[in-house]
Amino acid sequence: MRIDRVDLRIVRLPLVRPFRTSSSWKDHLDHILVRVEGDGAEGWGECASPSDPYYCPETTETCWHILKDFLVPAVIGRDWTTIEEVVANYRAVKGNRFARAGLEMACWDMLARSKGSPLHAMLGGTRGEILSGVSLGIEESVEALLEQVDRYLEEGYRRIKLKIAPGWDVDVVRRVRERHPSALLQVDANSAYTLDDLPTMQALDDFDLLLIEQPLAHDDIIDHARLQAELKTPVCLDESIHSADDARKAIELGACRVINIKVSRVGGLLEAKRVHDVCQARGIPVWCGGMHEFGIGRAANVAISSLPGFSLPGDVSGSDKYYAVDVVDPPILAHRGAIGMFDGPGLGVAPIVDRIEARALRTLSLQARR
Ligand code: OSB
Ligand code: MG
Repeated sequence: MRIDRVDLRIVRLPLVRPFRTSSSWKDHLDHILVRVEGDGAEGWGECASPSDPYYCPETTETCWHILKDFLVPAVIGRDWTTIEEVVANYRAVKGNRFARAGLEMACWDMLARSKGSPLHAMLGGTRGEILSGVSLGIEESVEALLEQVDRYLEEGYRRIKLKIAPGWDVDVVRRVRERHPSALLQVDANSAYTLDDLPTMQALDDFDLLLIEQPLAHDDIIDHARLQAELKTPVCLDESIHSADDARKAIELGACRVINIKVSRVGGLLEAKRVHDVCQARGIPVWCGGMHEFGIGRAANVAISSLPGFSLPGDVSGSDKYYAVDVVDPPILAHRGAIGMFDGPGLGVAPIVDRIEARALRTLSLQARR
């Protein structure tokens, strides 16, 4: 394969409901869509970086810079046959994993489309459908949150994740648990606590939660190991895990008993699969996290979730939870809390190019020198 041209576009979609976490508030998302073309084939990827550095150090603008000035120039015009080969062209780039994931996804799509093979099959997936949960943000009131919880359980979503933060934790979780005694329930702190909050974490231990996600610092695994030793609820790491090696070290230290795999946080589908493999070999269950992906990134999340170790419902919800209109056809929807694999070639969904162009805030085309 050879990539002769790359189109980058920052595309804005409004959220149907604003989303608040311990670290940020959003009512729209700006994601970079990456289109690669060459050898008569094309592929699409999505860079799902937040626009602010409150979840991780990257932003939409850092991704744009890294893609434009380093990643795209490293791959354009070069011959490759495997994903390992194409990403080896930019192995000198440190960090910047959201940026890498966007380009890598487009390469997977291009390769899978050119072989006429669905992405989930190329990744080694074994599930025909995935179980879907929802991630619910911090609301104005507990009543407003309970309304959301009721609604998504009624729609058939298989588990509920509640965002927590100091002042929005034990009492909120208690109310949800009292109302839904047998629902699969978990919480995500987005690194809002420290070891001084051990009493709060121990109070959460009483609610039969599936897991507590990233309670401590975004770059920590040491204190998480100390916390896990004090809790019966599994600690799940999100922000702290950027690679399969990070996952191995966190597991060896006892910093977590579950890992949230986000394709973008680990730099792409190849590394996501490696994290999965490390976890599977050590008996650590994984689930697919999300970054409010548009349809392209969401289709990749559906595909990676078909690997056997993804044994817990993920944050891959139907796109209607987030967006009134999406950028792909067909739209990705959950039915009774399940999403089926797309069996067309590549990501298996078609980008709606005129809608993407209409919503693009910025566009850049890069071409191979001839
Ligand atoms: O921590 O998992 C997170 C959204 C943006 C940034 C970080 C997180 C989230 C979510 C929502 O929890 C995931 C989704 O529904 O896509
Ligand atoms: Mg999280």
